[in-house]
Amino acid sequence: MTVTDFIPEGILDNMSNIKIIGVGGCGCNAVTRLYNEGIKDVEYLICNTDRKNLMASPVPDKIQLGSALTSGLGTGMDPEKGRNAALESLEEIKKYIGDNIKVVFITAGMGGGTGTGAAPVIAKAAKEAGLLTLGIVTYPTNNEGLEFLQKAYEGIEELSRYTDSITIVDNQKMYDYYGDLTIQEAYKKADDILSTAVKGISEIITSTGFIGVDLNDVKVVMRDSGMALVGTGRASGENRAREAVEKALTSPLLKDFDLNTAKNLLINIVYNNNSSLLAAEDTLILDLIRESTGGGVIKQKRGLTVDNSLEEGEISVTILATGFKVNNTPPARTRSYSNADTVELIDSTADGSGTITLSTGITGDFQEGSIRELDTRNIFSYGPDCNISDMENETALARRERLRKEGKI
Ligand SMILES: Nc1nc2c(ncn2[C@@H]2O[C@H](COP(=O)(O)OP(=O)(O)OP(=O)(O)O)[C@@H](O)[C@H]2O)c(=O)[nH]1
Ligand SMILES: [Mg+2]
Repeated sequence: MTVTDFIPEGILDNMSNIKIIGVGGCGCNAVTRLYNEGIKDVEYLICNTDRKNLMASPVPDKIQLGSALTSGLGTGMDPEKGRNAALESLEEIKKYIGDNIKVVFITAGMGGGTGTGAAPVIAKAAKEAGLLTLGIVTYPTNNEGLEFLQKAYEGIEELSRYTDSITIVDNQKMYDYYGDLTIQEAYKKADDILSTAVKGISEIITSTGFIGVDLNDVKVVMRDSGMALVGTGRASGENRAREAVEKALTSPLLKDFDLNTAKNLLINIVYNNNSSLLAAEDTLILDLIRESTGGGVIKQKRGLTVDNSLEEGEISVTILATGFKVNNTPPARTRSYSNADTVELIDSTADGSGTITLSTGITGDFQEGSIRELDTRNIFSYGPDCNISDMENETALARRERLRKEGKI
């Protein structure tokens, strides 16, 4: 009898099937943090043009992108250079995503040069190798400037062509939400979301449960699924089922989105074997999630997993929702522009030549307008009556409360 005889079927298949790749400064930081936290059974790779940044990380697998092109420096915020740097290093990248790897996470900060330009090249290589390719990216804060936002937008558009799903972490939301924190602390919150998202998804894949959710389920839910959102909540005590669901639904990635439009849900419930989940709790969790998603979900699967690293009495609920239309899921925001901010944005979705000019010829001190970002049909469409995304009109929890008050649930 060998050691592997003790390992339940399926676990070996899952080992190190997942690679988490950080691209550019932000991506490398995020992956370094995940590496230091040590998620089980995943492999890490960092890629950057910036040699100093690479060398500072303890992650052993690193690729210096485009050493001939950038000589170990950054790209100076030039995505085209980032792209060419990745192309220069493509063969090396391919070596790292070969063999046993089945799922690749690509994480990067959008808006700079390396992450924005190189991440889509790496994603393309992964997708062409047949891997489930998941992007998790940050979106810049307003004060990084419109040009930066535009580059980030284009990077996300490009990346979405080569990924099965993209999760967007909006740094601005962290700024707004944690306004009292220092910049570093607010960034750290965004990083926490990045790592929660990666952890949530990869643990669903690697954990084998009593009722398991496995790689195939994740593939079904995430393959070509547009935008993915994930939230995790932990709780213990008498009301742990309700509290864990509510924490998951109000976790930063999920809280602003109306889950009503999600098509697919994966739910993973984890508990400690010494304080097993009650059937009534299982039912309550699924009922609460159903109330919050409004019945539009087509595919849903729930896994039950034992993990004795949870405290006794504690449970954790992870909700992974996909199938939002990217059109409907911008991290939209309203911003004000003064006349000084006249900016030309190329509407690349029209015929490649449309130009939207903000604030041209407008006299007066200030013009208010809202911009719908990441709308694939209407990039940066602009107008005072332009609606913010429908998604943000009512959050899942708010809708549940409303329906409850109206006696509908
Ligand atoms: N949340 C978070 N965002 C970050 C972090 N580092 C950078 N960013 C954001 O990520 C975006 C891209 O920045 P970088 O990752 O530094 O850029 P890069 O990809 O290295 O590109 P170049 O240096 O221009 O070649 C910017 O919007 C930053 O604000 C980080 O550690 N955490
Ligand atoms: Mg950099």
